[in-house]
Amino acid sequence: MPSQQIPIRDIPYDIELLTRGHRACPGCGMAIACRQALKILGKNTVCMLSAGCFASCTAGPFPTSSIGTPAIFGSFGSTGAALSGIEAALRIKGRNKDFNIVAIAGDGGTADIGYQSLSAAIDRGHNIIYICYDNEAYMNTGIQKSGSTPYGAWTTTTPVGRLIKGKQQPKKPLAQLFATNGAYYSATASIAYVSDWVGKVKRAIEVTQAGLGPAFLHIPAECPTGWRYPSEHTVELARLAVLTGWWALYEIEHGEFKLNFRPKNREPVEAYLRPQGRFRHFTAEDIAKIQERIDKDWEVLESDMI
Ligand SMILES: Cc1ncc(C[n+]2csc(CCOP(=O)(O)OP(=O)(O)O)c2C)c(N)n1
Ligand code: SF4
Ligand SMILES: [Mg+2]
Repeated sequence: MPSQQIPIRDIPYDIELLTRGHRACPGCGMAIACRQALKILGKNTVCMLSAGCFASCTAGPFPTSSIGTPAIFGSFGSTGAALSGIEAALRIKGRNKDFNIVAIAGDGGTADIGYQSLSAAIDRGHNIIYICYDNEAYMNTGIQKSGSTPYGAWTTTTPVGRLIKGKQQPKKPLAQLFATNGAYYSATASIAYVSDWVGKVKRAIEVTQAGLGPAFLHIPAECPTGWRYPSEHTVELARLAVLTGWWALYEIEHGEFKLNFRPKNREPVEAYLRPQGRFRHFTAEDIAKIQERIDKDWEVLESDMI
């Protein structure tokens, strides 16, 4: 597994920074991911929020905000720029080591509209932590496709019809993109592998507090509403994404790639796809093609080619 895991018994029980309830849908993977991350980030965190479900349903809505840290709700496309401004201001005041400077943003805000400003912030080498919770569409505004929606998925802007069946482009590999962009630490994670996830949050804190540069964390946010599955299956689906090889857990630190988890006898990807209504139109042939792609990707992941 990962460079550093935090055993579940060591995750602070008494630190709850998503408090007072929130308005995310039942079974929302984003709420689980953010709650776990905030336990490690702690109270001395400044959060930059990007428009989306986290900002609108949990942390944002004044006066019922559920977040227990200072939080700034900026414009959708400027999260990276605003985050680097916060870091620069705290640095000038000599207080940057007192806080974790963190963005929590959706995939639309990261892969599309905020891409440029985040890319520039990473390029400048700010000591910032950027968490992308990835529900694979613009969920808060009604399930429109993003650059992070996977190939073939139904969304309201990639409908399933006679000519086109769901999204026709592949998903952007964000953790790889931002690692090559210059993030000192870039990692993928899953809510089903909590020790790995919070260990990566801790590493991101260490890297930024040591002044080594930006940290980018990419975690799927299972979304019963947009992915069309019963809310009680969220964690099971998160686990299946990893066990089928659909989602790989890895980290890239200072250019060095490390695969954190190698599923033994990978389960067929059908086990992950079939429970989700957004993939309901997939034929056996479609699934076979996706399986073939996953098998090829894993040949590379398990070789010493990277
Ligand atoms: C400039 C701008 N365009 C559009 C919107 C409307 N808007 C608010 S949230 C959102 C969807 C965000 O998608 P994502 O970043 O994936 O987060 P999610 O809602 O999925 O959590 C959109 C389009 C906005 N707030 N600002
Ligand atoms: S739409 Fe999806 S991501 Fe948004 S709050 Fe509901 S379950 Fe969570
Ligand atoms: Mg989204």
